[in-house]
Amino acid sequence: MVHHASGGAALGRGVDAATDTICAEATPPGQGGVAVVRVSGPGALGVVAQVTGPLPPARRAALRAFRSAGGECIDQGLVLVLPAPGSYTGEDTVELQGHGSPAAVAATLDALCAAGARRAGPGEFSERAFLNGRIDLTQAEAVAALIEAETEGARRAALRSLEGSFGREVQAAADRLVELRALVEAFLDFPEDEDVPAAPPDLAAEVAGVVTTVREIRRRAEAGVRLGEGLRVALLGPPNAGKSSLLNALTGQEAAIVSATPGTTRDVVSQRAVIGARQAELLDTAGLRDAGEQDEIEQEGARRARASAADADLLLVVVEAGQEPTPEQQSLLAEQAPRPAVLVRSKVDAYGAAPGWQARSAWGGHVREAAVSAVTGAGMEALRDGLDELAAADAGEGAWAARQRHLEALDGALAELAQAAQAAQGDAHEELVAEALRRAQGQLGEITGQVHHEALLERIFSSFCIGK
Ligand SMILES: Nc1nc2c(ncn2[C@@H]2O[C@H](COP(=O)(O)OP(=O)(O)OP(=O)(O)O)[C@@H](O)[C@H]2O)c(=O)[nH]1
Ligand SMILES: [Mg+2]
Repeated sequence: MVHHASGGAALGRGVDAATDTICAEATPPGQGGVAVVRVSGPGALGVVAQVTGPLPPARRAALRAFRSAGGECIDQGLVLVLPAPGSYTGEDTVELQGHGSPAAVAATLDALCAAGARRAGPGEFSERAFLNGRIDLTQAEAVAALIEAETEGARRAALRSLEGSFGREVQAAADRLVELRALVEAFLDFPEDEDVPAAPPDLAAEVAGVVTTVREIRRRAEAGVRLGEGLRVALLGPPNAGKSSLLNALTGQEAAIVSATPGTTRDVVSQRAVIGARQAELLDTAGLRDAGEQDEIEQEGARRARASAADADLLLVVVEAGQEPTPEQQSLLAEQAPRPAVLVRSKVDAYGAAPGWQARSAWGGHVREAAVSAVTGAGMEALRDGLDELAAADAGEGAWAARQRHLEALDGALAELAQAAQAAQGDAHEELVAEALRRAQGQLGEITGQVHHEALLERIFSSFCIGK
């Protein structure tokens, strides 16, 4: 079943939003200074009053004892009433700030349930905020993204989506499609009507305009998805070039084994780090050399190394300072375009070479060069700064916190728009154009939640924390 958000009433999980009051701990489980228990629903005020006695005026905190159904004092803390519609959920909400004690929280939740509330499922407060029209789906998902944000970049993207610009731009594109459909349909229904233009508007051009808009939305959403997933940085190069030493120096951890024996690293060693306000995964790989020189295990390692390079966001090709990249390394660098790559000349201490960072390289416009020593640390600071910059550029301008499902819907909309454009160009079958526009609009509507169904909401909100 498909609901339209403005219709409002139906809620997933077979629960009626109009009568039901939910409660949950909003702070993480465990011991802490304070634990916040949140109660929301039409019965919230009555339920909490049974536990705390008379409630303070709206938006004014007051100290109260919390009591069990039997009247025993279980905790004491602040009570804050946020009446509908000015709360996160849009319903009457009460927050209880008690002691951060798992036992006190459990007893408070029991008391609230005895008074008529039920325990909330994951994301249920946000789901209600969505169903009550307080936020659209992109904003609800941005709340989860903000909670998950581990870096500055992810935090900024989450806030950008939370503030609503992602949803608004998707909505504007969907609205434009509604207008176009109305024009096409008016032409179909009343071709002789005076108010209707004699010929349909230049549909192909109009559709192309929407395609441009949706592509730009997709670019920003994809940048956000990448932010959430973290940056994949792969280190490749000949055996013994110093790849593992570089991984350890960049992450400050002795994650990979370093030895003078060529062919030390075989599996891909992965280590997390923050690069340029982004969460990154650094992948140290087996050295690449002619298959003839390698044993079976090393060959498999080399295969995995090349696979890591193929889907890396950022490639570091490591060669000793005295050497030039081999033809294979040159083609690895070339294949990386337009994604950035860095040719790292290692062991400058051993070669008496100058450390440094160069924005230009003979090996391609997307290639930078660094000269470093993992042993003395020479050039490492410049390399880190250079990587920070590349990572920041890769995140794209104005990234929105977004999910894979948004990209799928945007791709779906683009596919429908391509059909609409094709139909509009040919011997204009206006019905086909209108139909494709309608489907494109449906895809965009799933992003904001203007068009939604229970399975979609279930999928989205079940990944949220309890109490959010
Ligand atoms: N002088 C000097 N030696 C280094 C430097 N970096 C690495 N080495 C040495 O070079 C040798 C190989 O280093 P690794 O980091 O294991 O090289 P690798 O590229 O991971 O080698 P494989 O895993 O075998 O492909 C070790 O003996 C390191 O101590 C450096 O910056 N300066
Ligand atoms: Mg190694």
